[in-house]
Amino acid sequence: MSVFSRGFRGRRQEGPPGRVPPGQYLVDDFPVLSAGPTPETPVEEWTFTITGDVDAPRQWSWEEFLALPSETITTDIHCVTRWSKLDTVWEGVSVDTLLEGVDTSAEYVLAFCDGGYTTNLPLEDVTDGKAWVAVSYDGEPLEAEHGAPARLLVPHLYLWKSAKWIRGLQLLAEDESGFWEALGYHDRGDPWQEQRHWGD
Ligand SMILES: Nc1nc2c(c(=O)[nH]1)N[C@H]1C(S)=C(S)[C@@H](COP(=O)(O)O)O[C@H]1N2
Ligand SMILES: [Mo]
Repeated sequence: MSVFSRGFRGRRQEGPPGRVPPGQYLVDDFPVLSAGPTPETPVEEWTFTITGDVDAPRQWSWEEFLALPSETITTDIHCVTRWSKLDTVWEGVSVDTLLEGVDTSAEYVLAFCDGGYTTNLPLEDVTDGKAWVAVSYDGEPLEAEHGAPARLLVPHLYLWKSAKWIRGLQLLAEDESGFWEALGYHDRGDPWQEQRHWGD
């Protein structure tokens, strides 16, 4: 028996067939999972940077970032702590837009955040319409605990990859473990393959 509390057990909903990955249950609320305190960077000080293995680093102020073309994304999200939430609605800038014109031979990215959190991803998992930097959830600006002013959204992977309070992407030739990946979470985190921990 586990010595850890399993927390609140709500009524487990099953959801439409094919929508909920193995080992997950549905929630209607939006739980908050943060490894540390909520950073509160004023937008006047906020920037988004593409750095690392690039011809020239790119940087946007908050104002410039909001002027980029954005998209509405309706998607399911899946947390490794086993909750899934269907049809969440976000607005954000596609990572493809941020990488437009960036000349790189990198194959990995490390997302970095206010507060020091990081998460690593193959470049392939954040390009071709698979990832966004979201600034709004459910028609409202992001709430502080959900990542304001901006968070990464990579809905096809477990939600720890969707870095809150994101400040940029470092492009890397070699994969480099992020915060949870160094502590035992799976390097990639595909919920359909239940890639929760090292060795899954
Ligand atoms: N900067 C930062 N981003 C983060 C985290 C964090 O602790 N810090 N937690 C991750 C984890 S483990 C999860 S499950 C999701 C939770 O997002 P939510 O709090 O909006 O539900 O954020 C991810 N992004
Ligand atoms: Mo998580």
